[in-house]
Amino acid sequence: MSQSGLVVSRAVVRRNYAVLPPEGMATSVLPEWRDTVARVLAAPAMGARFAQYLLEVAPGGGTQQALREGVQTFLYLLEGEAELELNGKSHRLAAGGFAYGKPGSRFGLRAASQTRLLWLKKVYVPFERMHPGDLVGDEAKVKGETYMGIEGLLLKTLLPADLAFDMAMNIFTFPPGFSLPVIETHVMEHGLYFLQGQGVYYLGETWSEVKAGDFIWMGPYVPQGFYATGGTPSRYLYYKDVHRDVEL
Ligand code: UGY
Ligand code: MN
Repeated sequence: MSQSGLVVSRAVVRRNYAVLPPEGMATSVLPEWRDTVARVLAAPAMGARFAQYLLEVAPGGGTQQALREGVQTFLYLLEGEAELELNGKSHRLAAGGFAYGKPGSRFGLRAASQTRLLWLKKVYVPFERMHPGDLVGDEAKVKGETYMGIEGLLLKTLLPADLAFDMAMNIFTFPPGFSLPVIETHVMEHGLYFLQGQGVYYLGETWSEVKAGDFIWMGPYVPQGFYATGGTPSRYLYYKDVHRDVEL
Protein backbone atom coordinates (compact mmCIF):
# COMPACT_ATOMS: atom_id res chain seq x y z
CA MET A 1 0.00 0.00 0.00
CA SER A 2 1.40 3.41 -0.91
CA GLN A 3 1.09 6.47 1.30
CA SER A 4 -0.22 9.68 -0.16
CA GLY A 5 2.63 11.82 -1.52
CA LEU A 6 5.21 9.08 -1.90
CA VAL A 7 4.65 8.46 -5.59
CA VAL A 8 4.16 12.04 -6.76
CA SER A 9 6.75 14.80 -6.65
CA ARG A 10 7.23 18.23 -8.18
CA ALA A 11 11.02 17.72 -8.03
CA VAL A 12 12.75 18.10 -11.38
CA VAL A 13 16.48 17.90 -12.00
CA ARG A 14 17.81 18.60 -15.47
CA ARG A 15 21.25 19.33 -16.87
CA ASN A 16 20.84 23.10 -16.43
CA TYR A 17 18.03 23.60 -13.92
CA ALA A 18 16.34 22.01 -10.94
CA VAL A 19 13.18 22.50 -8.88
CA LEU A 20 13.36 21.14 -5.34
CA PRO A 21 10.16 21.19 -3.26
CA PRO A 22 10.76 21.23 0.53
CA GLU A 23 9.24 17.84 1.34
CA GLY A 24 11.88 16.01 -0.69
CA MET A 25 14.95 17.94 0.48
CA ALA A 26 17.04 15.37 2.31
CA THR A 27 18.95 16.47 5.39
CA SER A 28 22.70 16.51 5.88
CA VAL A 29 24.98 16.99 8.85
CA LEU A 30 27.66 19.61 8.22
CA PRO A 31 30.55 19.06 10.62
CA GLU A 32 31.20 22.79 11.09
CA TRP A 33 27.62 23.45 12.26
CA ARG A 34 26.46 22.35 15.73
CA ASP A 35 22.82 21.42 16.43
CA THR A 36 21.95 22.21 12.84
CA VAL A 37 19.87 20.37 10.28
CA ALA A 38 21.27 21.22 6.84
CA ARG A 39 19.75 20.83 3.40
CA VAL A 40 22.12 21.29 0.48
CA LEU A 41 20.07 23.11 -2.14
CA ALA A 42 22.75 23.72 -4.77
CA ALA A 43 26.20 22.25 -5.21
CA PRO A 44 28.77 21.62 -7.96
CA ALA A 45 27.47 18.02 -8.06
CA MET A 46 24.31 19.38 -9.73
CA GLY A 47 26.21 21.66 -12.12
CA ALA A 48 26.05 24.83 -10.00
CA ARG A 49 29.18 26.94 -9.57
CA PHE A 50 28.25 27.86 -6.00
CA ALA A 51 26.86 26.12 -2.93
CA GLN A 52 23.62 27.03 -1.21
CA TYR A 53 22.09 25.58 1.94
CA LEU A 54 18.95 25.80 4.03
CA LEU A 55 19.95 25.53 7.69
CA GLU A 56 17.78 24.95 10.75
CA VAL A 57 19.74 25.85 13.83
CA ALA A 58 18.51 24.93 17.32
CA PRO A 59 18.82 27.54 20.12
CA GLY A 60 22.49 27.71 21.18
CA GLY A 61 23.62 25.92 18.02
CA GLY A 62 25.62 27.42 15.19
CA THR A 63 29.12 27.60 13.81
CA GLN A 64 32.57 29.05 14.18
CA GLN A 65 34.57 28.83 10.98
CA ALA A 66 37.06 30.34 8.58
CA LEU A 67 36.23 30.20 4.89
CA ARG A 68 38.87 28.93 2.51
CA GLU A 69 40.92 31.69 0.95
CA GLY A 70 38.99 33.12 -2.00
CA VAL A 71 35.58 31.86 -0.84
CA GLN A 72 32.93 34.49 0.01
CA THR A 73 29.64 34.00 1.78
CA PHE A 74 26.11 35.32 2.22
CA LEU A 75 23.57 34.62 4.99
CA TYR A 76 19.87 35.49 5.10
CA LEU A 77 17.71 34.81 8.14
CA LEU A 78 14.28 33.42 7.28
CA GLU A 79 13.17 32.99 10.87
CA GLY A 80 14.52 33.38 14.41
CA GLU A 81 17.32 35.44 15.88
CA ALA A 82 21.07 34.94 15.90
CA GLU A 83 24.32 36.53 17.02
CA LEU A 84 26.75 36.88 14.15
CA GLU A 85 30.43 37.56 14.51
CA LEU A 86 31.92 38.53 11.18
CA ASN A 87 35.66 39.15 10.96
CA GLY A 88 35.76 40.33 14.57
CA LYS A 89 32.59 42.47 14.58
CA SER A 90 29.37 41.46 16.35
CA HIS A 91 25.89 41.82 14.92
CA ARG A 92 22.39 40.70 15.86
CA LEU A 93 20.30 39.27 13.03
CA ALA A 94 16.54 38.72 13.04
CA ALA A 95 14.22 37.53 10.24
CA GLY A 96 15.05 39.49 7.08
CA GLY A 97 18.56 40.24 8.35
CA PHE A 98 21.42 39.40 6.03
CA ALA A 99 25.21 39.46 5.93
CA TYR A 100 27.87 39.29 3.24
CA GLY A 101 31.32 38.05 4.25
CA LYS A 102 34.32 38.91 2.10
CA PRO A 103 36.54 36.15 0.66
CA GLY A 104 38.38 34.20 3.37
CA SER A 105 36.05 35.50 6.14
CA ARG A 106 36.10 34.20 9.68
CA PHE A 107 32.63 34.07 11.09
CA GLY A 108 30.62 32.66 13.93
CA LEU A 109 26.86 32.33 14.28
CA ARG A 110 24.93 31.41 17.42
CA ALA A 111 21.17 30.97 17.28
CA ALA A 112 19.32 32.78 20.09
CA SER A 113 16.10 30.95 19.22
CA GLN A 114 15.11 28.32 16.67
CA THR A 115 16.53 29.84 13.50
CA ARG A 116 16.17 29.10 9.81
CA LEU A 117 18.60 30.64 7.36
CA LEU A 118 19.84 30.49 3.82
CA TRP A 119 23.61 30.23 3.44
CA LEU A 120 25.57 30.64 0.24
CA LYS A 121 29.24 30.19 -0.60
CA LYS A 122 30.96 31.08 -3.86
CA VAL A 123 34.54 31.30 -5.07
CA TYR A 124 35.28 35.01 -5.60
CA VAL A 125 36.40 36.05 -9.08
CA PRO A 126 38.83 38.96 -8.63
CA PHE A 127 38.89 42.08 -10.81
CA GLU A 128 41.90 44.37 -10.77
CA ARG A 129 42.75 45.19 -7.15
CA MET A 130 39.19 45.59 -5.92
CA HIS A 131 38.11 44.00 -2.65
CA PRO A 132 34.48 43.66 -1.57
CA GLY A 133 33.89 44.59 2.09
CA ASP A 134 31.68 42.89 4.66
CA LEU A 135 28.12 44.07 4.77
CA VAL A 136 25.30 43.49 7.25
CA GLY A 137 21.74 44.69 6.65
CA ASP A 138 18.05 44.25 7.10
CA GLU A 139 15.81 43.56 4.13
CA ALA A 140 13.06 45.78 5.62
CA LYS A 141 15.38 48.78 5.37
CA VAL A 142 16.31 48.18 1.72
CA LYS A 143 14.25 50.31 -0.63
CA GLY A 144 12.88 48.40 -3.60
CA GLU A 145 12.92 49.72 -7.14
CA THR A 146 10.32 49.36 -9.86
CA TYR A 147 11.54 46.67 -12.26
CA MET A 148 11.72 47.62 -15.96
CA GLY A 149 9.11 50.34 -15.50
CA ILE A 150 6.39 47.91 -14.37
CA GLU A 151 4.64 49.65 -11.48
CA GLY A 152 4.11 47.11 -8.66
CA LEU A 153 6.92 44.77 -9.68
CA LEU A 154 9.55 45.42 -7.04
CA LEU A 155 13.24 44.50 -6.93
CA LYS A 156 15.41 44.90 -3.83
CA THR A 157 19.15 44.55 -4.37
CA LEU A 158 20.75 43.57 -1.07
CA LEU A 159 24.36 43.94 -2.23
CA PRO A 160 25.89 47.10 -3.73
CA ALA A 161 26.03 47.46 -7.53
CA ASP A 162 29.79 47.83 -7.20
CA LEU A 163 32.36 46.13 -9.46
CA ALA A 164 34.17 44.84 -6.39
CA PHE A 165 31.25 42.41 -5.95
CA ASP A 166 30.95 39.48 -8.35
CA MET A 167 27.53 38.41 -7.08
CA ALA A 168 24.09 39.88 -6.51
CA MET A 169 21.44 38.82 -3.97
CA ASN A 170 18.04 40.25 -4.87
CA ILE A 171 14.48 39.97 -3.64
CA PHE A 172 11.70 40.18 -6.21
CA THR A 173 8.08 40.90 -5.24
CA PHE A 174 5.27 40.13 -7.70
CA PRO A 175 1.67 41.08 -6.89
CA PRO A 176 -0.77 38.31 -7.94
CA GLY A 177 -1.13 38.27 -11.73
CA PHE A 178 2.20 39.98 -12.34
CA SER A 179 5.00 38.33 -14.29
CA LEU A 180 8.54 38.79 -15.49
CA PRO A 181 8.15 40.95 -18.61
CA VAL A 182 10.10 38.56 -20.87
CA ILE A 183 11.35 35.00 -20.96
CA GLU A 184 15.01 35.63 -20.12
CA THR A 185 17.93 33.57 -21.35
CA HIS A 186 21.28 34.60 -19.90
CA VAL A 187 24.74 33.33 -19.05
CA MET A 188 24.30 34.05 -15.34
CA GLU A 189 23.17 31.41 -12.86
CA HIS A 190 20.51 31.71 -10.18
CA GLY A 191 19.95 30.03 -6.82
CA LEU A 192 16.36 31.01 -6.04
CA TYR A 193 14.50 30.45 -2.78
CA PHE A 194 10.78 31.07 -2.81
CA LEU A 195 9.97 33.14 0.30
CA GLN A 196 6.23 33.68 -0.11
CA GLY A 197 3.28 33.00 -2.39
CA GLN A 198 3.06 30.81 -5.43
CA GLY A 199 3.17 30.86 -9.19
CA VAL A 200 4.32 29.11 -12.32
CA TYR A 201 7.96 29.15 -13.34
CA TYR A 202 9.08 28.63 -16.92
CA LEU A 203 12.33 26.67 -17.02
CA GLY A 204 13.86 25.22 -20.15
CA GLU A 205 10.73 24.43 -22.15
CA THR A 206 8.16 23.75 -19.44
CA TRP A 207 6.08 25.52 -16.82
CA SER A 208 6.29 24.19 -13.25
CA GLU A 209 4.04 25.13 -10.35
CA VAL A 210 6.11 26.55 -7.51
CA LYS A 211 5.38 27.90 -4.05
CA ALA A 212 6.91 29.16 -0.80
CA GLY A 213 9.67 26.86 0.44
CA ASP A 214 10.74 25.68 -3.02
CA PHE A 215 14.27 26.08 -4.31
CA ILE A 216 15.13 26.55 -7.98
CA TRP A 217 18.56 26.32 -9.53
CA MET A 218 18.91 27.92 -12.95
CA GLY A 219 22.16 27.23 -14.75
CA PRO A 220 23.60 29.35 -17.58
CA TYR A 221 21.28 29.94 -20.54
CA VAL A 222 18.21 28.25 -19.12
CA PRO A 223 15.18 30.11 -20.52
CA GLN A 224 13.24 31.43 -17.51
CA GLY A 225 10.01 33.24 -16.79
CA PHE A 226 7.58 33.65 -13.90
CA TYR A 227 3.87 34.34 -13.37
CA ALA A 228 2.57 34.99 -9.85
CA THR A 229 -0.72 33.25 -9.06
CA GLY A 230 -2.67 32.85 -5.82
CA GLY A 231 -4.04 35.52 -3.52
CA THR A 232 -0.90 37.01 -1.96
CA PRO A 233 2.19 38.64 -3.45
CA SER A 234 4.96 36.22 -4.40
CA ARG A 235 8.47 36.90 -3.18
CA TYR A 236 11.73 35.18 -3.95
CA LEU A 237 15.35 35.74 -2.99
CA TYR A 238 17.85 34.92 -5.70
CA TYR A 239 21.57 34.75 -6.24
CA LYS A 240 23.11 35.88 -9.53
CA ASP A 241 26.74 36.02 -10.67
CA VAL A 242 27.43 39.51 -12.04
CA HIS A 243 30.09 42.06 -13.05
CA ARG A 244 32.58 39.65 -14.61
CA ASP A 245 33.53 38.74 -18.18
CA VAL A 246 33.17 35.19 -19.43
CA GLU A 247 36.14 32.95 -18.63
CA LEU A 248 37.65 31.37 -21.74
O1 UGY B 1 17.93 39.29 -12.50
C1 UGY B 1 17.44 38.36 -13.14
O2 UGY B 1 18.10 37.72 -13.96
C2 UGY B 1 15.98 37.99 -12.86
N1 UGY B 1 15.11 38.84 -13.63
N2 UGY B 1 15.74 36.59 -13.16
C3 UGY B 1 14.72 35.89 -12.61
O3 UGY B 1 13.97 36.42 -11.78
N3 UGY B 1 14.59 34.60 -12.99
MN1 MN C 1 17.31 35.79 -14.54
